[in-house]
Amino acid sequence: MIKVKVAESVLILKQGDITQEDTEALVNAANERLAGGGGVDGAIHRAGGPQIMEECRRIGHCPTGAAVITTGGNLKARWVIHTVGPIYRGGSQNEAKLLESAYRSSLSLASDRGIKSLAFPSISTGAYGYPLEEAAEIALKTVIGYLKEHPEIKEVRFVLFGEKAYRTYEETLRKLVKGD
Ligand code: AR6
Repeated sequence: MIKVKVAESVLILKQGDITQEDTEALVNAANERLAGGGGVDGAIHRAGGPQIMEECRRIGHCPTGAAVITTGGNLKARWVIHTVGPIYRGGSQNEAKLLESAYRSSLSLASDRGIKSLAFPSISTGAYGYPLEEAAEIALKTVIGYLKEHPEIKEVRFVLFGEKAYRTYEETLRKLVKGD
């Protein structure tokens, strides 16, 4: 685990299963139809129970780069923020801006709802195929930039599934902090 201070807030990187986190909100890497699926989306719905899907059905849709919120069902986290990252199609289809937007939309929804702590997975880097190194840089830069402007968010955790994702985020964070 790594813990760094960013302005008034704390940024944590850890390896693990996001469904076990006790932050106020978890962020889900969903699809536009909010239909559930594999990866982290499947894990969150399994652990949280059917109430989350019921609420997703009522909301119906979330465009790529945007975010919506449901309760957390049986999870420790009270809320789930569902965001949709881009499907990676080579990098020239506005993927970087859309990935940044998925993080910013999630953070700004948290701010609006008074949520002070949240946990992110590595959005778009599984089924959606975003290269891990590039995605890690966008994820960390966006969160760090947001925390500097928004002290109301006290803690952001990245919960990385597996050693490779964890190492990549760790290295990227070290580079970014050095370059500050
Ligand atoms: N905790 C934390 N991270 C996880 C977990 C977990 N329990 N399980 C997987 N990951 P993905 P995407 C990591 O595919 O690329 C779904 O079917 C995983 O190793 O979950 O945004 C949705 O319904 C990877 O690093 O999301 C969409 O259709 C990261 O989470 C689509 O996949 C993201 O991988 C979204 O694709």
